[in-house]
Amino acid sequence: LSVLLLTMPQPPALFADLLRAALPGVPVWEAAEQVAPEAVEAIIAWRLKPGTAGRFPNLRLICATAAGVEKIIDDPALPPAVAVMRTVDPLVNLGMAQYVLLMALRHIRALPLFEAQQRDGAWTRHRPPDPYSITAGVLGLGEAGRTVAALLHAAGFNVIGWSRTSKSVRDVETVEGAEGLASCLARSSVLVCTLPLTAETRGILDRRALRRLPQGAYVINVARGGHLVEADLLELLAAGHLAGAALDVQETEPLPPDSPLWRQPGLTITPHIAAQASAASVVTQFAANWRRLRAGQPLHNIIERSRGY
Ligand code: NDP
Ligand code: OXD
Repeated sequence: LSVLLLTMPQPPALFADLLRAALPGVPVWEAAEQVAPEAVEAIIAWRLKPGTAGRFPNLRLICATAAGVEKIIDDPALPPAVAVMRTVDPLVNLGMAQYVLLMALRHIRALPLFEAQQRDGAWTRHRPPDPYSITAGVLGLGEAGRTVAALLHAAGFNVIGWSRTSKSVRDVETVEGAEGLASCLARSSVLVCTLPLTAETRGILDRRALRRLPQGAYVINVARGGHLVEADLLELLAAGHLAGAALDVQETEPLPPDSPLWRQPGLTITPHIAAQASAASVVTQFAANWRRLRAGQPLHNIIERSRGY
């Protein structure tokens, strides 16, 4: 039985040799046409079109090359017995945290203002806010959220974190539930989204939620475009309620050239680059689970399908 690579937009060739070295003797295929459907026991994929998994009768394991799995499990025909694992990588969590800190500091230290002054040759001083006076809210306290929270705390922010189940995280005030979210939003001058995209979290950053943020708040979305209602964000930016936002992820990726997000003052758009697991990291984690599968041992980093993450 063999492994099928459906990793586009990352070329399957990036993974194939690493995988052959990690699992000698296991056939590895770089396209579905190369292999009989019955021979595929595992798929490594960034996204799977609905209906794809159901074509492989002996499929037992799908490995997401990403931390987020919504593009894999959004398939009503995905057989319940197929286990779905995700890639969990400390370097990805650190990359996310670096991105968030960069955008948060750029905002609170008014870098765009000083850059504009430099273009005008204006040597005008503005006092930065007192360290520890800014509260940052982090939605999601999982692998990424906890790393983001720790780095923000180290940089002087007061940090509140919101999660589904109750958590205890050093140096972070933790809240949960609808009341916890309302209180987190009301106090967060910088709001960071690190949630997985699920039925419960889609559209969570809508007009109602964004209005709850303090006047002049700044939003950083490193999770998925589907968390944020982009039209509502644009409305609240135009109204002056929000100071700006950094969006590493957008509802439609690549972001179409005619999207109003490109041109909205105060918005920083990046093309989903906060962090990405290397092919080596994906292969190492997949190969370890493949061996566990053979040995009948429990698999690691398996998501709960009913929860959506
Ligand atoms: P985890 O599964 O480790 O953490 C998810 C967190 O979100 C958990 O704390 C969980 O709560 C919380 N959560 C989930 N649903 C809810 C809910 N309904 N209400 C409140 N809290 C909720 O995920 P990661 O931290 O590894 O990754 C998060 C997301 O980041 C990924 O799904 C992906 O979309 C995105 N990502 C983006 C990247 C980029 O380059 N922009 C790179 C990597 C990831 P609990 O702890 O109670 O379970
Ligand atoms: C991920 C991502 O989820 O790269 O890992 O967005």
